[in-house]
Amino acid sequence: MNIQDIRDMFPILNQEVNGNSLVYLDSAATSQKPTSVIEALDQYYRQYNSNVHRGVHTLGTKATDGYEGAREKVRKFINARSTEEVIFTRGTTTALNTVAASYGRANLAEGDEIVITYMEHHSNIIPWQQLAKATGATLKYLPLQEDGTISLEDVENTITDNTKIVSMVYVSNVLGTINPIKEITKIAHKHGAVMVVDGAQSTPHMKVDVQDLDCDFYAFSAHKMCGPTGVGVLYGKKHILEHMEPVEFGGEMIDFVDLYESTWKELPWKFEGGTPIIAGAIGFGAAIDFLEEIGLDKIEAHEHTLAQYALHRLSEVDGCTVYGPSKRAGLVTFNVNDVHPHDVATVLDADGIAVRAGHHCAQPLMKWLNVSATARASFYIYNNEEDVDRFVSSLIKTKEYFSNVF
Ligand code: 7TS
Repeated sequence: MNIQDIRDMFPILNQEVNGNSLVYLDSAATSQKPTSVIEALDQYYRQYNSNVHRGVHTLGTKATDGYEGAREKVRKFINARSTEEVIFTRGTTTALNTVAASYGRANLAEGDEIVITYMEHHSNIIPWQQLAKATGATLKYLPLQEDGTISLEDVENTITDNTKIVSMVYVSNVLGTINPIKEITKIAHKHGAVMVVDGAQSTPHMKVDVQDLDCDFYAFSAHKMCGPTGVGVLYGKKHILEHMEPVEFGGEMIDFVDLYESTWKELPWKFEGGTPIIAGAIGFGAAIDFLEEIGLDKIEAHEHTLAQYALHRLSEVDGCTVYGPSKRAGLVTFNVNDVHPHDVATVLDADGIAVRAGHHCAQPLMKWLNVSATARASFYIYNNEEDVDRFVSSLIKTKEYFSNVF
């Protein structure tokens, strides 16, 4: 399969935006969806839409098989030991909030520490801030080095025997930094802390093996990996999940309900209160089939090449500052002279090029970078060098336009 074959599988790419063929460079916000995923959703709603786990009727059984089959696809995709360790959530945000609200509230107290980094997305900051406020625990930040990476020496110096939770991105949505999760997990475990990984930007782009990483929790979203919105996963080690209380109560998650007491279903269903995300999970399963057919190694290599090409091309643009290390995932976050990133994104949009501008839900990181906002181009399997060329040409035009205006 070459890139053109892959592009042809994404119907949305075949359109003009503002009179120019679309160049979609905002996959870190959400990826586009291939025909196979759109068809899986369409088929579910047209042919076997039904609730799961309850009816014995044929459609109900088919929907249950589709939903639970998707769980097995996720299990295999991240190499979890068992489907009991794969909980469907609304996305990364809900998964991280579940860990903070359930594990965190039960296990942290005054004097304990939570360690995160300056490069976190808001959804991996605020749940821990709230947890710290509720329990009296202290929230600590691992420093970043000048190039936006983390040094293991700093990790050793920051995590202590009082640390109960260490949480961080595998891949930064702003800097593209790829954190040494396996090594950091070892250090966290040495001090008796659990390791929580925000995998929103890693899982779509590289092979992830939760057993090899040995992390205790791992969160990610389907919509950034060719799947539908509204569904994601919380992976957790079984022996930890078993001792955690659900955070949502109601239908589907109960075993027995009495007037004043109730008991919960076994894993993973005790964490899936209410009618689950049936269509979403089935679409997610189709997305995993699609990514596996292409191959995660191939996806990672392709994006690496594109990111390096983009870095090279941007280095030719006078006044362009790119943030983050050179060894990075498939995205480039940048600013151009004094042009506001929203102006950059607006002019690029007029040329049919979609990039993101703003704080990227990482305001503490913006503060660390000493900027109020940046622009970002992020790549996926359907992007090619021509996309990068169009992006850079449009950027040069933007820069020249604004230098004439001011
Ligand atoms: N963590 C990281 C590292 C992310 O990049 C995002 C979304 C999330 C968590 C939250 O994921 P959600 O699916 O629960 O919303 N990141 C972005 C972004 O970079 N631009 O838009 C959304």
